[in-house]
Amino acid sequence: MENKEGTMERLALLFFLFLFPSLVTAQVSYSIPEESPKGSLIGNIARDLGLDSKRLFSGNARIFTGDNTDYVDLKRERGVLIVKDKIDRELLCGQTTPCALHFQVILENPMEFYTVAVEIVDINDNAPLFEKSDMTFKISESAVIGAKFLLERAVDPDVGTNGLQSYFLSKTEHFALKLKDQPDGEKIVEMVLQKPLDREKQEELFLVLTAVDGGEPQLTGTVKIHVTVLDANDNAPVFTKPLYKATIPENAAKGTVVTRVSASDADKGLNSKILYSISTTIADIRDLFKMNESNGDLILADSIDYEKARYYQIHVQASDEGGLTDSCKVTVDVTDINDNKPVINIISQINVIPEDSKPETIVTMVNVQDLDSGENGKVHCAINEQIPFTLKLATDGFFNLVTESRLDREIGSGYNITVICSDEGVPSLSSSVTLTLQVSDVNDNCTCI
Ligand SMILES: *[C@@H]1O[C@H](CO)[C@@H](O)[C@H](O)[C@H]1NC(C)=O
Ligand SMILES: [Ca+2]
Ligand SMILES: [Ca+2]
Repeated sequence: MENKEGTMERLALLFFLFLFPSLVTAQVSYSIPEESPKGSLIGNIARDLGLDSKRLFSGNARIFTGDNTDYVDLKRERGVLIVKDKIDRELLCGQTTPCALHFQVILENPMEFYTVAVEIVDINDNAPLFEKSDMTFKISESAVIGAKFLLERAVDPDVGTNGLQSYFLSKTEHFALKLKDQPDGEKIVEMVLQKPLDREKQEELFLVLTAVDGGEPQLTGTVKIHVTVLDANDNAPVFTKPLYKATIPENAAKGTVVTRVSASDADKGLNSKILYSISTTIADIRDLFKMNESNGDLILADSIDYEKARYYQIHVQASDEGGLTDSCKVTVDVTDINDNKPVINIISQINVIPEDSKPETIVTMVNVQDLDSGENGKVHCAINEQIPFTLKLATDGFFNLVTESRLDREIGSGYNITVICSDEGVPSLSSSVTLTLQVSDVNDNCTCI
């Protein structure tokens, strides 16, 4: 019914306009703020059109809007236009400015026709609004200065100064806000890296982007920016010490942990996983020592011999999965164990000695060696007692077995001489040899010449 009446009125209006164009005699305009409450005065139409209340009644004055929006009411007794329904400028006009209601006031008997424009003035009833409440960025700490990160834009449905004016970023030394004006009047909002990120110093940044409008009072909208700094494997493993010193006895069993090296890595995740390895290329060392790649244990893999090598120098490497490395040195001192008996060598020997040999006649030359070191290798030799021989040290490791006095075959025709050599190790190790010596007869009782 409403629609049909509306259509009829519109047709009637067109008819009048066509027949009596001169009837459009006056135009009035008013302006009210949007959101004015119901009943708010828009304007005194009777006064402004020079009509009185009686005429409005007799002419059955009414408003013709042409569409079904019904924001304005005409009060004939007071001759005023009032707000019939609250007007939301944003709903009515969106971003279009100026925003106005256009309608006609129509009277009959005689027919009169007035055009009225009511400008709807924007009020700052909308704060800038971000669609999301937070933005997240995962930024590698290797991001270069000048790297740009696009931020979300806010929307403020108000217009003019009540609309969005600018943005501010919370205080940070790492980022600067950059606004780029677009041809459509919008702004591209970016944050630009100013200072390199360092995950080891700061893993996360919490920033706030604030959008402001220019209304009175000013309204703001905010969005949280959460920056996670990603590891760039910029930290190599670092050994806790550049040099590790270890000491092991030469009789240490295979599998003995010589020492444990340790490196740390300030990175996170895979980039902090450290693998240890021996980087020395000397094959010998690679056979003797193994590295537990996961815990840094340097393990003895074969038997060692102080007498062969007393000292090892092993280069160890720690590498993370990102390929960064550090190296350290392990020195291994092998300590001697008294594991070698003195070895007695007969260098020269006579088996028969004439009984008239002078004292101090050398019977046997003996060399003694002990492969151990220190006390373990210090050797003393002795011979069995009550025989007319003595053992004299000639030079280091060399002994001469000499006669002590003239021999007398009649006292002893032969001797078994046992040479015992003992080292000073604890416990002591010793060796012995037994020499057999015949005393030959010399005709010392003979009177003949
Ligand atoms: C290395 O050490 C880890 C942890 O102690 C252990 O589980 C693993 O068996 C060791 N690997 C070797 C080869 O000894
Ligand atoms: Ca606003
Ligand atoms: Ca508004």
